[in-house]
Amino acid sequence: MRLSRYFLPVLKETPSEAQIVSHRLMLRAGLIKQASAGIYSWLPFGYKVLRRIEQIVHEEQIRAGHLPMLMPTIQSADLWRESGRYDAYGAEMLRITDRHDRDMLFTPTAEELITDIFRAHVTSYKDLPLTMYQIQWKFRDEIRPRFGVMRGREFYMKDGYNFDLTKEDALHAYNRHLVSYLRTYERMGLQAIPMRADSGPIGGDDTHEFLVLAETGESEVFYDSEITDLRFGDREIDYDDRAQCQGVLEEFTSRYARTDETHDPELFAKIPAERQRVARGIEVGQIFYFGTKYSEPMGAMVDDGKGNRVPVHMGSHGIGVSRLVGAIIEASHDDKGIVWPEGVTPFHVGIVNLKQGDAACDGACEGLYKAFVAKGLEPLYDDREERAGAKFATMDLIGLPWRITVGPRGLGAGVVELTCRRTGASEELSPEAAVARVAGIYAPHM
Ligand code: P5A
Repeated sequence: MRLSRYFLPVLKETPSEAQIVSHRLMLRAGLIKQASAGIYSWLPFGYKVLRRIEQIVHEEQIRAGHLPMLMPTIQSADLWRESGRYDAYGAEMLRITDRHDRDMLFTPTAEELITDIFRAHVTSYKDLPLTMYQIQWKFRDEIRPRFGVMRGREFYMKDGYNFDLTKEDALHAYNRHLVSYLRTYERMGLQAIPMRADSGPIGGDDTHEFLVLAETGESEVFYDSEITDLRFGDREIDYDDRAQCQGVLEEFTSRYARTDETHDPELFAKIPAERQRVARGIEVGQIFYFGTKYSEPMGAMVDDGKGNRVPVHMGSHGIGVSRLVGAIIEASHDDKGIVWPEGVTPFHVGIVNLKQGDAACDGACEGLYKAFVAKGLEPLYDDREERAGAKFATMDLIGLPWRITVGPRGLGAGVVELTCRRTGASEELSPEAAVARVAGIYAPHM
């Protein structure tokens, strides 16, 4: 992409309405624009990040054996009356009446609708286990939408639902989700810690929230500092292997880590004092096992193979896809702007031409551009007639992990400059070597 043809409405002023750094940077770097309270348009640059995050979520869900599907955003109230949640959900649910005076709503989550699909088509244990998921817009009429996309009213969520014959099978689905979430967040350059939480309006007793530690997080958290040393890494996992998934659950949840809703001061006090941590976190996901809470009232029953019709055991599992954009920035920025992790960056590399209109510089930039595209990478070429300082400031603000600077002096010596956004370290190398270096860095992410 050439910056001269892109839509990147960068703001010079710091927007006064934004209280936290990720919100400020998302506005300043032209990722989003508020449409109304808690509702945002995703401009091309922000939309690209959203898509990258969505893609990682899809890949990891499919790897775990879960089936992608898509349900509508507008649902009939009748289904929610069957589960009892139409009244229970309260003011957070956006209620709509259609021209025939039918009660409709904008989905805040989709346990009822997926259970309705299940009961219409599945009658036997032979069709289990089954896990389906979607990535779809949700609406919750939050009393205090704030911090930009972090607590929106309209937001993008991955929501998955498992159907199993027994509690034991459903707990395996729970563990599978826990493992796949650990992989998902690490690919985005995040450490998200599973913490024992409260299930709220979704229901059930077994639930973990995934929290990214950040001072601006909305949740107060209490944990054993040893937990921050854990990494899932690139270990191979067989998602059908119950013992293996259970082992990961025990490894990542055996130490004390709780949100304030479930915090137990007595248990916490048993951790050696130097390891006790009280901090804040951003909730980027939550997994639930709630048994037959929906299947029983809604009649989602299967033949268990022994002549009985039994309600299926279910759980649901969410990832805050749009919130993650803010969470990643909260976890990865400096005073100049965003620093995208390689796994989610909207463009892989920035090309800065220090002397636009100079035949040698223009030619070298075009050559680099084509070489990156040929390697399957997306460069963003700053080809504007701007001062070098302005170009660098824009690149730093928008946070591409790698920048190549092309100027007449370097080209005279046959080199360009490759700069790492995170460390600020630069090195001079030939254009070919620079392309090979950057391609090598991204190879594990392709
Ligand atoms: C699990 C999937 C559920 O709704 N039902 C289907 C379950 N869980 S949840 O914890 O309530 O939401 C899942 C994730 O969505 C994000 N989230 C939000 N993101 C932005 N703005 C909001 N107002 C908002 N509310 C929830 C969180 O990341 C949460 O973990």
